[in-house]
Amino acid sequence: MRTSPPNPYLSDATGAGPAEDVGTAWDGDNSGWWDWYMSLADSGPDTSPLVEPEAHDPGPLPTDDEVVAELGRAYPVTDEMIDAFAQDGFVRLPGVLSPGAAEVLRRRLARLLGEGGEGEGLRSREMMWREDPLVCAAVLSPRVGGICSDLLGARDLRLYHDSALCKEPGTGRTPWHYDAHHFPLDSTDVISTWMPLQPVPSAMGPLTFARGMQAYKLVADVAFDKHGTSYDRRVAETFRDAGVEVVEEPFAAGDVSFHSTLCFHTAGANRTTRQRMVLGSTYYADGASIIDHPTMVSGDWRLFVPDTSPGERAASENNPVLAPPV
Ligand SMILES: O=C(O)CCC(=O)C(=O)O
Ligand SMILES: [Fe+2]
Repeated sequence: MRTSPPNPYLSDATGAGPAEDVGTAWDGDNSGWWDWYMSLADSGPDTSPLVEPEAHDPGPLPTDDEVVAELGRAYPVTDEMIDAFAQDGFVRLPGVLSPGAAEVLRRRLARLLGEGGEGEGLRSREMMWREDPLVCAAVLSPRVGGICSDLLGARDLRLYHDSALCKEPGTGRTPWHYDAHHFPLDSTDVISTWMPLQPVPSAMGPLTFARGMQAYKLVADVAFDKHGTSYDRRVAETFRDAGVEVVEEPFAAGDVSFHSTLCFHTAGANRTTRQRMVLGSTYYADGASIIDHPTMVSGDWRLFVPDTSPGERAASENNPVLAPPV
């Protein structure tokens, strides 16, 4: 197993960089958390008309059982993919899902999120795997879990949480961040999947990465700003000044990206007329504990790791170990 650096927040309750007090726990729900968090993005008002995305035909839709079978099969992870993840901090892999399976999951997430969405915003919902067998099969999928295991070089992975990330038409950017700032885990053997459930052209706001597993060090001193957009802006400026490559590429149907908890990322605005529906999930190598001082940036983490106090091992009933692919 590869050894990774400790979570830089292990002994630091102040959040990203010095100065800003985020040391209190978040006392709202996760949807309120996202509203607050998205308000920290440095995107000016965009009044250009929303564009119709290109028509997409996912073909005949598989049954739920066929989707589950597909998600049970191993994905051939190559050494090149493992090396790319280790060096870049992320990798986007084609054909993790069939377009039909993506569409079936998109419809299921839309149903779970409920109607609405006339407004703007990033609508999220977590813990869907506990209520829906299909989402459960996707989130605890041997196929996705096998990829994550190979990329992290860790055998037993536990689920931290699942998350529907539905960016409504007209919603602005997601601020620059790395997930180590969000997850209250004392480990950097933590990986997140970003599984779009329809193609994501540039205009829809694909997940966008700062290339380089070490890029986070360049912005370690940028003070987090819980009230405004200065953190997002200064991270972008620092990467620009340092010549860090920002990888913003469209996702085809079935592409899934995998990013390390140390990988800095953002996402563009959704300037299309269609919801950007994504199933995100986060996994960590078994053995990690909750940090001593989780902050408000960790949102409602007690929902994801119940009955566990700061300092204790994160191994609750909501954090099952993934089964290997057959
Ligand atoms: O979907 C987004 O806009 C952001 C997602 C994200 O930050 C993540 O998956 O870690
Ligand atoms: Fe993230």
